[in-house]
Amino acid sequence: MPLTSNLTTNKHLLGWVEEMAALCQPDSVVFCDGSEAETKRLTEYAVSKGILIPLNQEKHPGSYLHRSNPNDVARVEHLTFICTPTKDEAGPTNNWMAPADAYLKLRGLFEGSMKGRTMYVVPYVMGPLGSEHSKIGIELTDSVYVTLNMGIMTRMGKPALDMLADSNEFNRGLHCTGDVNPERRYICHFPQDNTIWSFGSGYGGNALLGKKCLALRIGSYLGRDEGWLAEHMLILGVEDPDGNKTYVAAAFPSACGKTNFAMMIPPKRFAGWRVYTVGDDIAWLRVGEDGRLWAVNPEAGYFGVAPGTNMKSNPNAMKTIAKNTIFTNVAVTKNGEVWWEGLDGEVPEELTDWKGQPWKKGSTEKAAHPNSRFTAPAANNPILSAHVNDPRGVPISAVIFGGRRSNTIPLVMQSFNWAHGVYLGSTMASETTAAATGATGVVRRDPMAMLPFTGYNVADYFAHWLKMQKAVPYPPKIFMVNWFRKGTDGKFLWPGYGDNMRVLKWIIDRAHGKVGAQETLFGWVPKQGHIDLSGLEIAPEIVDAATHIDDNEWKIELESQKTFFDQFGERMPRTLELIRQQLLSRLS
Ligand code: OXD
Ligand code: MN
Repeated sequence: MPLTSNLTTNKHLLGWVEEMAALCQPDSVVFCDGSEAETKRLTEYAVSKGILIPLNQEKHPGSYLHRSNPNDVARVEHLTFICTPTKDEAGPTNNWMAPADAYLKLRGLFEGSMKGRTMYVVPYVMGPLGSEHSKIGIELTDSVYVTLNMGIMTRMGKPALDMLADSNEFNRGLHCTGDVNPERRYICHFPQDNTIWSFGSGYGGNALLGKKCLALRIGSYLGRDEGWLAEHMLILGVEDPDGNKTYVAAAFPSACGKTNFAMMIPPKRFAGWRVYTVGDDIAWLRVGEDGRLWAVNPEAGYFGVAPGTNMKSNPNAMKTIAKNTIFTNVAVTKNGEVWWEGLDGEVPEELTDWKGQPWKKGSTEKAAHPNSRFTAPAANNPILSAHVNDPRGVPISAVIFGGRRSNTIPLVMQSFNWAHGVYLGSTMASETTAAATGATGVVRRDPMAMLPFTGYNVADYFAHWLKMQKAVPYPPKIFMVNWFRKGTDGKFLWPGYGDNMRVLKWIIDRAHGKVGAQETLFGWVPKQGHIDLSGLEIAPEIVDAATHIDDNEWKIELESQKTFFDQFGERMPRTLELIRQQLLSRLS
């Protein structure tokens, strides 16, 4: 008998679900409607199976803990593939598999993989409901944890099916947790088919297919073809005391403080200033009818890094995760409260660690995994922008690129023009973090913070960025920041967090042509006195060190950029290499 559902009559959808169910052979197929009653039912089921552990419901209403398999705690870049028809289309920075080989290999893994399990059909929308720019995805998954997370992170359920109606235009995502064996773990993208197959991991970035897989990898590919940009950027709005609002989008690599920046509280000196969050991780940027670049956050929740989140680093995040939140791989107190390294207050004497083992204060092991996470609804955010559901998004006045660099890159710098801004983004580098498996603290090039998320050849992605200049009559100004520069004592020079507002103010004033700057070889930097330091205890020499440009460091930097560019061969846009050469010759 053909598959039916009381939620949809879409033949393309039903036919595909039937085909995938025949492959995976689940015991049952459940279409998700995204209702509260469904969330309750699935949560109760997850609790009964030990997949979710109820937290202290007085302290954490509606919130649960999930412990993943200890071998499955981060994105697996070495097991993530872009399966375009040719290897060149994926480029040298992506792992590539021929589509036919990938389908064959994964078919073998998916075959019978859901026996004894339920296949959840999770319809979702990335972007505001009803917007012509939003994208619809259907994720088939055997994981109730993934289903519940998708319910927080996306506009999930019946509204997505209603929006899809009878159309065949939706992303086809197939996910199975399998036996969580890293030897049988593959995250494969087929951008030309608008398809994602993910096997063997239950971790966020590998398994919540709307996020990195659709909104960034497939999104960037669609963006190139359709003339827009899918970027690893937060979006925030700043309102000055006169009520003027300015929106900026900022790209930082994973676990470099995007969520903190997006939810920032300005320091006391900025009385009357307000910051609003539009998004904390992903921005879809399109040219508006007015010729400006407009940004939409395709997500509906935050999948943030828990360690280091506290009332100083991010009070708004602490409020956002106060209820209806799923915590993954954090530690828990005897009283059923969550705990992680860097949380406010005393370190408890005893905890249960992220693996469920007893933990004692002073232990050399971390109690929470460094990449432990919270999944929280954006609606909980006290400073959520009123425009998050606006189909047009918000107009962007400044784009900011930032990496985690102990040296070389100054606190802030403005590009001379669009092409130079693209050059700054394309040469971004950062010290690696726990968000992906592998060594942490190693400097690697991470252009536009998109290295792990570009669904096609990065050289073509640079060309697309350069081409966008012609499409945007009133482009945003482009900046580079580095909150992470260290002094000779190994300590951070800039206090960061809320004080980043001081740098942001200069950026906004520059975007509106309201403040001057000093020209250097590498870009415009603030003159002494431009960054408002009132109320901040910081010696002027320290600020000088944070903003200093060291010719020797830059020589090394420019040479290492060449190695990065060279790997793209003939495909690399000449413009960017010419800018690099020009800087080098002026430096010499
Ligand atoms: C994320 C990441 O989870 O970038 O946002 O890894
Ligand atoms: Mn991210």
